[in-house]
Amino acid sequence: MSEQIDWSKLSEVEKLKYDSNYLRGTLVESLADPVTGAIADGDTQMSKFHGIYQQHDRDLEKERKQQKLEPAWSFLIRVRLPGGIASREQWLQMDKLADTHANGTLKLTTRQAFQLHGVFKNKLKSTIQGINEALMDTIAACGDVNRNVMSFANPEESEIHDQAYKLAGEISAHLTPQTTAYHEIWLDQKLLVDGKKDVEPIYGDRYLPRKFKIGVAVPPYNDVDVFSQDLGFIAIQEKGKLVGYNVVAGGGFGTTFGMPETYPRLGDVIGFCKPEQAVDVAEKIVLVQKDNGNRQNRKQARLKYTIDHKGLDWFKAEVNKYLGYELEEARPYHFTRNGDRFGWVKGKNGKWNLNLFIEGGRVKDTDSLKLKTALREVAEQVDAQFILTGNQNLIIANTDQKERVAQILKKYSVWPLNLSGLRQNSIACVALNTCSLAFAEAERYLPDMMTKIEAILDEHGLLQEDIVIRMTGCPNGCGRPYLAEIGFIGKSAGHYNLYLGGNRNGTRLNTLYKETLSEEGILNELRPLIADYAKDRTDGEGFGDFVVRKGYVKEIVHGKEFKH
Ligand code: SRM
Ligand code: SF4
Repeated sequence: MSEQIDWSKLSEVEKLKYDSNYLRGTLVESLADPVTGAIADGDTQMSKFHGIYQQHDRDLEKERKQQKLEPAWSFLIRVRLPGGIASREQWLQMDKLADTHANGTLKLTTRQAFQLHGVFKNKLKSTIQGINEALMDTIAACGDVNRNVMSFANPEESEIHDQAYKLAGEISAHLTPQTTAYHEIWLDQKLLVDGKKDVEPIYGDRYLPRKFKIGVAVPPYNDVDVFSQDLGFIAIQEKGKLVGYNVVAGGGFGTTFGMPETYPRLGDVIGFCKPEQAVDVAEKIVLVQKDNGNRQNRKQARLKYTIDHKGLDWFKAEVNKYLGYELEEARPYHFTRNGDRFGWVKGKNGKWNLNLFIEGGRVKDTDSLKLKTALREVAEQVDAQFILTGNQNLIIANTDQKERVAQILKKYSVWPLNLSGLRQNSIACVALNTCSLAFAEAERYLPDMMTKIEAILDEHGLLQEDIVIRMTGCPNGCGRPYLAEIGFIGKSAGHYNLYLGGNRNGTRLNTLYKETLSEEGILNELRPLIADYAKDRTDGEGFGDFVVRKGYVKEIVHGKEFKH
């Protein structure tokens, strides 16, 4: 069957996908192998399409090697949750699985999804079953397919929130792989009978060249960082009603040190579509990428490179051709911020919503803070939804029981918190100890780093100033650091590149300011900049705008100019 394809020209993963019998690979055999806590190499690629990554505890790496033991293997499970809304029952199920099947914590991701870490191979199947029992799944949470579709998280604007959320769900459902492998392997459901074969009407037998990401933004909020998505929809309202979406294509952030041909890129606004066309637009853009994306080199395979290699005009024409109609001219829109707005707000539907800060998106109990217990108690006692935001935070949403929520959270000192504007606008990717690609700490270190920066801000009366700060342990960009006003990217243990000049609404890439800094180096660099900002900023000017205006860094117009 594979005779016509010259596999030697394609990346290894292409052949693996093709040979996998629609994502089955040898996962069943791998799971049954009692000799190792790992799965077979090829299956580590296939498992991603099922929402599962093989990892090992990097804190134990050296010790295990010395003891001649295999790495301490375990798995990350990512739960797809389009638009980030979980019911209280779903929250409680995730809370329970974290304790019984994983490392006791829940991670709320930068794409509004749940992650469980530290799941051992022998518990994978029962964990996935537990997730499905609560009417969630993990298929396509990772892999070369469309990932979790993000949507505007703010339920205050109830009507438009519902519409954006609905669109995220529809796109997600439309682009979910159709293979029955997931049901067969994890849920023991044999859906193919009478010699029938799987078909993937959209993806075909090699799926996409690379991951694909979609987000729906509702101005003035850009909490999904719409320009970082392969495909974004910007809701356009006229006279208070949704009239359609501007379409944004070609965002993406993964880069590799030492490879200037890899760069972060902001999406281009390519036109406007009506609400009823949006799912079709998503499908056709996915198809253009499927048919034209680079399958030789995975480091050039995202839609952003397809667009840059072939040209934006070519891309727009191709999209219109696939659609069979032309996208309309883009409409005006305006973003004011990409962060969350904390505290209580009453929705237009009369219900209450509390946006809570969750440091690093990690829900856990520590000796000093019982966050996980507090949220469990809310879910047990209060009729509410749990909305995960794209900034790794949580909204206890759509509830009539405002007082009860407040009582429980106060009892555990989880809320209200007196947080600096810097901390409220922070994101840290997972990095160590689970991420196999991390060069440096992020989630475990940013809180302490911020305490030191806060001391400087305090000296200058800037503690309440909103400043978007983001840290990642490597340049893959999982915390979208390339949009931060202050961005850190891990270079090696304890050392970071410092990027400055993003803005508060997620519409400008930042620029490399200084390389490979230690903590002391970072603080020494930031101290005079913060002092100057306090003295010389104009009314309402953000830190990122200030450093660009004052020439500390030069604004980057296209990602191709980006330097590591
Ligand atoms: Fe990511 C790979 C975590 C959002 C770009 N990402 C990884 C892996 C799976 C490492 C791996 O491949 O072995 C990380 C698992 C760490 C762990 O232990 O949990 C990981 N990414 C995350 C999360 C959990 C970070 C977080 O702290 O929230 C986010 C999960 C989102 C989700 O629910 O789906 C996460 N990753 C992102 C984002 C931000 C976004 O999508 O809005 C990006 C940048 C946007 C983009 O995709 O361009 C991102 N992750 C990457 C890349 C670089 C892709 C590229 O084009 O080069 C990789 C590496 C890869 O794919 O080869 C990666
Ligand atoms: Fe891991 Fe790098 Fe992503 Fe952080 S940015 S989670 S270190 S891949």
